[in-house]
Amino acid sequence: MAPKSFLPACLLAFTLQIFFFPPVSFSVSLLSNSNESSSMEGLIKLEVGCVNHPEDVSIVVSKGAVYTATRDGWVKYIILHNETLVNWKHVDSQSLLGLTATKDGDVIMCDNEKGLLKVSEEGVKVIVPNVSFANDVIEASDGTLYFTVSSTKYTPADFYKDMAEGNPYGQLLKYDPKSNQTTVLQEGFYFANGIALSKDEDFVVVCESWKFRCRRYWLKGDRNGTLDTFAENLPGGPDNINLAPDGSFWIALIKVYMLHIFSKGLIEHMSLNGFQATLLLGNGHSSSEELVGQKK
Ligand SMILES: *[C@@H]1O[C@H](CO)[C@@H](O)[C@H](O)[C@H]1NC(C)=O
Ligand SMILES: *[C@@H]1O[C@H](CO)[C@@H](O)[C@H](O)[C@H]1NC(C)=O
Ligand SMILES: *[C@@H]1O[C@H](CO)[C@@H](O)[C@H](O)[C@H]1NC(C)=O
Ligand SMILES: *[C@@H]1O[C@H](CO)[C@@H](O)[C@H](O)[C@H]1NC(C)=O
Ligand SMILES: *[C@@H]1O[C@H](CO)[C@@H](O)[C@H](O)[C@H]1NC(C)=O
Ligand SMILES: [Ca+2]
Ligand SMILES: [Ca+2]
Repeated sequence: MAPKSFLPACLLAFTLQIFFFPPVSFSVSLLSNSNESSSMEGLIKLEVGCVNHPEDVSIVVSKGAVYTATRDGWVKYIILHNETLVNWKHVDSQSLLGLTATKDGDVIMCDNEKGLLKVSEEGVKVIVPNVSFANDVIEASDGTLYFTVSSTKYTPADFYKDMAEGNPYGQLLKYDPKSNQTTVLQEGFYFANGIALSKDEDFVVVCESWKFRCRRYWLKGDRNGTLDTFAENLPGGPDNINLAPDGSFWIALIKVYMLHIFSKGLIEHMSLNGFQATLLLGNGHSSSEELVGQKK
């Protein structure tokens, strides 16, 4: 084999290896239990065609509204009782990812180029600058922000290289608004994605997309500062996660498909498709009986 085609051939082999033998074992029972067509029947689609790549949602109960940020830079919310879509603020960005509404009625969001932004009635402010590939953020009751960086090596456009390389470049970070200090709490995540805080704020759950699992970082008690596995062998890569009122979590799963692998060995296009949200019961035991949502 000519040296020129050796690397592409290796890449191709490696990619196929990951595709057919993913680094986790699929749970067959979870897959066969999920009946997409019937489980999707009870859903109400709120806005179809009006929102451009909404990555994440955050519900503000006091306002009866669901917030989202779109790829064209709009922070929008839907008033639930009359399903009115409001274009709230525009941010000069095409790279908005996860967000969270704060107790003060602002929205904190991850801009994967600029860092963490705060959007309020007054406008947009960068609160944690120079963070690349921040993916999701959550606010604790004392105002502390916990957020993920998916990859310290690759940019969002190259996320598939992070997947193919298979090394843990993800991080969990903390921002203390009192001291204006950002600290890395934990490194070594295989693509740190969505983040949620437990009901008692004693741990955060970090979705680790390429490992099809969620990890738990303790913030209190004798396990404070340690990491363990919260749920594993999920039937897809976990993306966003939100706390449910009963203390369990809603997790959106990604089905990863590879569409074209060129003979040159380059992965030309890898598509994330068929996003599904799955109900995950609390206390570390995963169960995905109910498919509950879908996003595009
Ligand atoms: C899935 O749901 C459809 C429609 O309700 C039903 O016809 C089909 O039998 C179900 N399949 C399984 C495997 O449960
Ligand atoms: C929807 O309700 C909000 C108040 O909750 C009101 O301000 C708004 O005008 C309503 N929109 C429509 C289209 O009725
Ligand atoms: C952030 O990045 C900008 C532009 O690259 C640079 O001018 C600035 O000094 C950086 N700020 C910090 C706090 O590192
Ligand atoms: C907070 O720290 C960042 C550097 O990390 C700096 O750019 C910013 O101006 C600081 N903000 C305040 C309010 O001190
Ligand atoms: C948990 O540990 C961190 C340092 O890792 C410390 O700052 C914090 O106060 C501890 N929290 C509790 C509730 O013990
Ligand atoms: Ca989120
Ligand atoms: Ca995400």
